[in-house]
Amino acid sequence: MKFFSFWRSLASFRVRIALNLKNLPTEVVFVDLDADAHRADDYRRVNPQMALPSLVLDDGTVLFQSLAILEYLEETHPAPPLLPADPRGRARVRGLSQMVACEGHPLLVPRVRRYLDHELNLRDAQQAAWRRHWTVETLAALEGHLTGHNATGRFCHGDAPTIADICMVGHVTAAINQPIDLAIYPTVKRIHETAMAMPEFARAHPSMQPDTPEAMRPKKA
Ligand SMILES: N[C@@H](CCC(=O)N[C@@H](CS)C(=O)NCC(=O)O)C(=O)O
Repeated sequence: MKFFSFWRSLASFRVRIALNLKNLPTEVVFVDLDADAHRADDYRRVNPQMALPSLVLDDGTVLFQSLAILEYLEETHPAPPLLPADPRGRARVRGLSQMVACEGHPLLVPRVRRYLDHELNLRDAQQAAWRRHWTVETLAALEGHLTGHNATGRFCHGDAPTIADICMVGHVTAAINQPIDLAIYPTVKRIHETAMAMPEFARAHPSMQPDTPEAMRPKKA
């Protein structure tokens, strides 16, 4: 499989985690969002939406949209499971995932930021306020659903990672980068720390990719 990815892309981060958990090797093609490589013909031919990630199967089938890719990986490589066995649990995990992937994250992506900047002429402080507002809304929604719920365990749903954790860690990464203090979201913070302690999550982090700029890598002691 060929995986089109960018180090900073949170949607790519999701798929990287699932590929690691399911131990699926891919050839990675780096598409530099900062250089607008996703808008060039080469990538537009792969994914006319001009968004990352895309996963191209060995027969040439192109998969796009991270949640659809995660569901495909789950259906074709069920171990370890990233969705609970029961329909109610699956609905809860999908709901938590969609809060991030369908509501919080889309408001933070480069094409939206570009529109705020170029078309609405919002300056840095206003753009930062926009990002903060939508990031905090999603953090609060996640915390509200997770805290005190009897299905919440070490992870968002039970004691093993699911697609909900995969989505949540990306959102928390965006929050940490702004920076937003996680102290008032204790359940989100605890689960994020638990998940990021797993090598499959840690290796997928934006700061650890081959295309991560040196300045964005963890500082050596
Ligand atoms: N809902 C999509 C989001 C895709 C998306 O917007 N990806 C970002 C990077 S995280 C991107 O490529 N953005 C390009 C742009 O906004 O111009 C998914 O989950 O795959």
